[in-house]
Amino acid sequence: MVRRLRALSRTAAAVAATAAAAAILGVGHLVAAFVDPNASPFFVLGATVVDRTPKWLKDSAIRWFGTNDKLALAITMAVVMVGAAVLIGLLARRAPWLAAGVLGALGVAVAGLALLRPGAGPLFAVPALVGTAVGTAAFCLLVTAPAAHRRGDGPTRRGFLFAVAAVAAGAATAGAAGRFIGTRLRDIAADRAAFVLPRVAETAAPVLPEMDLGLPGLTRMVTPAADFYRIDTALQLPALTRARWRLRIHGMVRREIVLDFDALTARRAVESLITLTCVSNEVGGDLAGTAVWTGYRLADLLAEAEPEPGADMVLSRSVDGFTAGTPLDAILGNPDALLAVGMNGAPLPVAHGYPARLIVPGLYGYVSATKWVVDLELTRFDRARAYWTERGWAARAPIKTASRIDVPAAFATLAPGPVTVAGVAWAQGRGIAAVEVRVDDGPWQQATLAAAYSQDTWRQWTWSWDASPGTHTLRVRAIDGTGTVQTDTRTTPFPDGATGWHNRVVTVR
Ligand SMILES: Nc1nc2c(c(=O)[nH]1)N[C@H]1C(S)=C(S)[C@@H](COP(=O)(O)O)O[C@H]1N2
Ligand SMILES: [Mo]
Repeated sequence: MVRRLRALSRTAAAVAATAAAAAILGVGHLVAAFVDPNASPFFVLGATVVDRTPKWLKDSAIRWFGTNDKLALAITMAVVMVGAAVLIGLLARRAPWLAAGVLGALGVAVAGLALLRPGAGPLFAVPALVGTAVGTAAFCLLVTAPAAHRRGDGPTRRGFLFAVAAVAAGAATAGAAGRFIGTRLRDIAADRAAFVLPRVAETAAPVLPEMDLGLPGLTRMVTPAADFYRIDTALQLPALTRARWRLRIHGMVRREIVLDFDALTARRAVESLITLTCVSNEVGGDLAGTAVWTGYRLADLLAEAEPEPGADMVLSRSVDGFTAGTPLDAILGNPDALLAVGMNGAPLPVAHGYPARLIVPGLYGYVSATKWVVDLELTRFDRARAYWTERGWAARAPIKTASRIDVPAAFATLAPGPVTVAGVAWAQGRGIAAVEVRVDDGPWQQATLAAAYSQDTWRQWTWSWDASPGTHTLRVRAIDGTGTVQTDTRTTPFPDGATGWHNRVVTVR
């Protein structure tokens, strides 16, 4: 073992360590593109050096290098790092594990420095840590690989060079990818920040105090964008600028339409308050949210394209290839079906579809709410299948009646006496006519409904309970606007939405 490791050539050792250091920086840079560009190990080191450089040295650096001072800094850092890597490589000839330990410790130190950067959160350490894990592992493999320990030009030697080249190329690719992604994400943030929402011709009716009771723990009528659930298939958020956005309306239409963002925002903007719900929401779950959506009426847009008779589906497609199949009449029959560009008075957050998405009241998101939408194809349910329908989910998916207990919290311990039980219920398209609550196996009792905003939004309810000592189960059910009582049959979300009554167990003592 010892003899073999001594045979590691100086050059091989130095090259392996340099490639490993490059891997730490490259992989770290890639990870930072997702976390925060300022958390890239190379930037962290550079910024730390800049911050700690004495003023006189900084001034002379600027004098010597002028506007190339950043380049000079980068080159200096690169030279220092390669120097350190060569030393670590040489150490590896005698003590490979110690050398790997030193490399790892330096990487962890960079993670520590990242946490000291202004505005750093705990995630700032992640890029350097991931980079260090990958780089140190690559280093261990390289310096202990038998191929590294023979001299000459045999196949093993070529194998080592190949491995080093692979690590270096991987590091460079990761770094470049990180740079590309980071730039694109910054661009999209700037594009969004520069977008001033259009003036709205028809504003949404206000949410009145009698609709939003403001009880502690009770779901608010309007969900802040930051708290809004997010569901999509995007591993990486699409970065679609307004300038590159186009919407094509085609298929079974008389007039094909292609719209750019300026043409869209020249149209008449409206607002509506809509509760969006995910089909994957479990009974009592929180994959539902209500926002004020600003956008343009889909019915008007489609009418301009003149759908052919026989078309019954709008197959919408996002820039990243997700598709949803929406019944055409759900759009034509509802003035609140929107091509939305705004959420709660601000441009759509990138995660919620910037620059444009669909919102269609009454249908689960997977058949209606395409984010980053770029294409609407008029077609037929017997011809086309959308993303989740191909995977077994229902082609048609109206939102099922649901009710939820928000307070008291699950397994709360309460004092005997009056307790406010409260929550929300929704049955988009039908509205909520009543909510009933039951304690254990007692009779169903009428909850008090807050004022309704519309059929397409959730509705708050409260019920006063005179709690007696013991462990109790509270149950809730809703009755929709057609008089149909929410079913107690428990089903899973697959294939068209969960059903069943929500309950909460509490202890009174
Ligand atoms: N492009 C795209 N749009 C999408 C999805 C998706 O995976 N990709 N998921 C849909 C689903 S399943 C739901 S429930 C809603 C969720 O929207 P939100 O993330 O803004 O809450 O978006 C819909 N739109
Ligand atoms: Mo969903």
